[in-house]
Amino acid sequence: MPFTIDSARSIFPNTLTADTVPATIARFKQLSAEDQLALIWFAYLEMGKTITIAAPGAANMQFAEGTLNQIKQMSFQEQSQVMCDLTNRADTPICRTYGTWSVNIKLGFWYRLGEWMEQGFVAPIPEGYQLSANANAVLQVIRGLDAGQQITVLRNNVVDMGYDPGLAGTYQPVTEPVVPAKEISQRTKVNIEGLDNPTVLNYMNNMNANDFDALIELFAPDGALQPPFQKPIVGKDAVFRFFREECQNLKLIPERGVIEPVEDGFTQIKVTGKVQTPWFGAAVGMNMAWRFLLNPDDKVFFVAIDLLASPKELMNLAR
Ligand code: 45D
Repeated sequence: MPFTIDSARSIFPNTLTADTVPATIARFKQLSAEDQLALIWFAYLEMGKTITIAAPGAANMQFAEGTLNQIKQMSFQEQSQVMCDLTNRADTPICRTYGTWSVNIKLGFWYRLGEWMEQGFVAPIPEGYQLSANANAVLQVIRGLDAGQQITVLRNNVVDMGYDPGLAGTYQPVTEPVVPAKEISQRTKVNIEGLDNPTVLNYMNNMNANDFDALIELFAPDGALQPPFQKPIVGKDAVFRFFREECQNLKLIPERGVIEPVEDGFTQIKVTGKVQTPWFGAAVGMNMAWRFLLNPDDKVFFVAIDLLASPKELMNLAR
């Protein structure tokens, strides 16, 4: 075996990723729960001035509805406690429920809480709340990030809240329904400057069409996919589950690419371009890279998806 998943992770080592994102999150986690909540609130308000977030669809909200209504009925003090518990990843019934939800349900839950905080149904951040010096420093860092990095910080914070379901034993994950793949007539085709590899083109086009059945067939049985700042998800079954749970309605806009043969019939390909999430649509184009390693059958043995450090990195196709 010339390549392992582990060795594949370091193809195109010159790729500069947005490491400020995990670094900022690590600093954020050191703060008190009150500071974390207030900080996210301030960051969210500031971002809302320039970019609008899309309201989650009813299909995605239904799973959080029960918990949300339960919270709505509480006193302000109890509501604040719930939000602190979620931040502290405490072992409470609500934190356990939250832990079973998919990313989009978690985001939808906070979206609604944020609305209710604004409308006065849920305890607001106290007027005149003073962030600690450390929290202020973290907010300052977040202000300096590009929009794609900012929404990634928010998203990853929300993902990390609640009780870790792994600690609760076996559990039933709760995810939104899978949308049908787009009709053939509705599909678009990407164009990648400098690259015409069919596996990569089909990867982009099938993802954009929500055609996860066709998409997964592009992978080797032992293939792996590494999302930004995460460990690889290994094997077709796990990758397929990930597609259905977290990849609906994404828009991949690859711009340019480079391809070269490596050892034993493998091929490495780097593509750079933009990605849009349904939460923000065209308002936020995240600067991304895909680093593919195809096996001798042209199946995806490994692909890493990276959030780039800066727009300048879009031009970096160096090996
Ligand atoms: O705590 O090729 C309040 C893969 C205050 C697949 C709040 C991919 C209190 C393969 C404001 C109420 C998926 C890897 C909180 C490609 C408080 C592939 C609320 C990449 C929390 C390309 C805050 C996809 C709220 C990518 C409501 C890169 C925050 C997708 C909401 C990236 C934040 C998607 C939202 C991202 C953030 C989405 C909605 C980064 C959404 C971010």
